[in-house]
Amino acid sequence: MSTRTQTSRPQPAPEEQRREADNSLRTIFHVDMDAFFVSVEELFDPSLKGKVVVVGGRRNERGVVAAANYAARKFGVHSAMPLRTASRLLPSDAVFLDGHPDRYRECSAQVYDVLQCFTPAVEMASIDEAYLDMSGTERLHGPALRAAHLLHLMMKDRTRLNCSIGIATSRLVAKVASDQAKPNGVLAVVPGCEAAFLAPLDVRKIPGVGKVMESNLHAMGVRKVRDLAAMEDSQLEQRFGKWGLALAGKSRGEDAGGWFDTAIGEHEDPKSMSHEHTFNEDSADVNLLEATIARLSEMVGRRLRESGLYARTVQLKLRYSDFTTITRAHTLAAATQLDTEILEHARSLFRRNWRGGAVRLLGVQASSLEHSEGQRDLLEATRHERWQHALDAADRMRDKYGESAVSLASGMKGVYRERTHENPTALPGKAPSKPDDRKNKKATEA
Ligand code: DCP
Ligand code: MG
Repeated sequence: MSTRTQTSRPQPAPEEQRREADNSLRTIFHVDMDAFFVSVEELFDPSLKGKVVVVGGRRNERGVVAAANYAARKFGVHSAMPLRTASRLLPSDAVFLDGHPDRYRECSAQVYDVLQCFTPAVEMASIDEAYLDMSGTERLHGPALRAAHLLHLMMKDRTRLNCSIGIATSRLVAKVASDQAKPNGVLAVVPGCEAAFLAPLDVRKIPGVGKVMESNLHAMGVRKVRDLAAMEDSQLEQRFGKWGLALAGKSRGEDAGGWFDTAIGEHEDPKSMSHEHTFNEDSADVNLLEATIARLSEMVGRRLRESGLYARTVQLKLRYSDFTTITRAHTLAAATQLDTEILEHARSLFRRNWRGGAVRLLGVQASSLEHSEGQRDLLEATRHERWQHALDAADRMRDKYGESAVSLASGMKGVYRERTHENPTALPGKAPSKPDDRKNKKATEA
């Protein structure tokens, strides 16, 4: 099948045409908290205010910066930068913190509660950002800018945190606008001015354009969004396939590609769920490595159960000290959401493929997700059911006493950082709301 056949859209039906026309009248807010993790840390420890602060780990640890406050950013530090690089760039009195995921989740829930006061159409896109469909709320909240002003005030009042708000007719432009409004600002893009607003910005500002895409575009002489908008859609499609087409739409300010083309709050199944761990020190200790795989398998299993999904494929990712990385996958006979089954396959992939060298990173991923489990033979089914009961009980314990209360990897030490951005879990708006709903609702991650 050619790329064109995969991505071209059929002629819209009259109803769809009307909806598309209405899109130009949509009012979308993108709300993003400022320096979220660091701001939450400051709430609990006001002495941090005015200091250079980084969350993600200690100065000389492995791992990366999760969040840097604006004072740290002045030194060129940003999230995903290795802690050791940040340490070199920052003055000696800079504060490095491990962070408190529980506090971030709690504050994120408060943020969600505030947003819900403005519209029920709220979709958390990560732990600290959300899209709101504010179309048609004028009678309730007044014009968009006034509503944004009220939201800004209420957010500060209820959470004591600053946010920035972008307003536009598409999610994409609203997201870029909130970024341009930072810190602590509101920016509205007037309908019809989307392309003009984006034109002077660097291509990197377009959500979804990462380092690799940026350098590909630079190599083609495309640096600003206006250069991108000047290209023919077909040229971009030829070069980058369906991503190219989405990019062409984005350069005009349209919601195109990936999760941008679903309505706010609309469910879309995740493609995969994964957890990874980077060791503080590279390790070739088989016990530690296998215990890590066990813990990661549990985390993946828990997420599957929370979402009411079953995985047909288990993948192991392994990165050696020299950054050589292998991924190996195994397709299961029957889809599962059990830690033990995920572990069994992840471990056997490890045993078959590890060549004995020191390991820097391990990851376990579940994919080919389905809404029901596969058929099993009778003996297998009894064993399976027993584990299902055990894990339900374990989940209840964890809900009550914390994640580490029950573990297949008992005796295992180490801190796991959640990759909030790549795989937001249990976020409101798209996520199943109550544990009881788990089985009935579709899962939520894109
Ligand atoms: N985060 C993370 N790992 C990343 C990026 C972010 O753990 N690679 C966490 C830390 C951030 C939070 O998610 O505080 C929100 O991410 P943002 O990109 O919104 O960054 P901040 O809120 O820190 O700063 P900004 O004011 O630019 O939004
Ligand atoms: Mg933020």
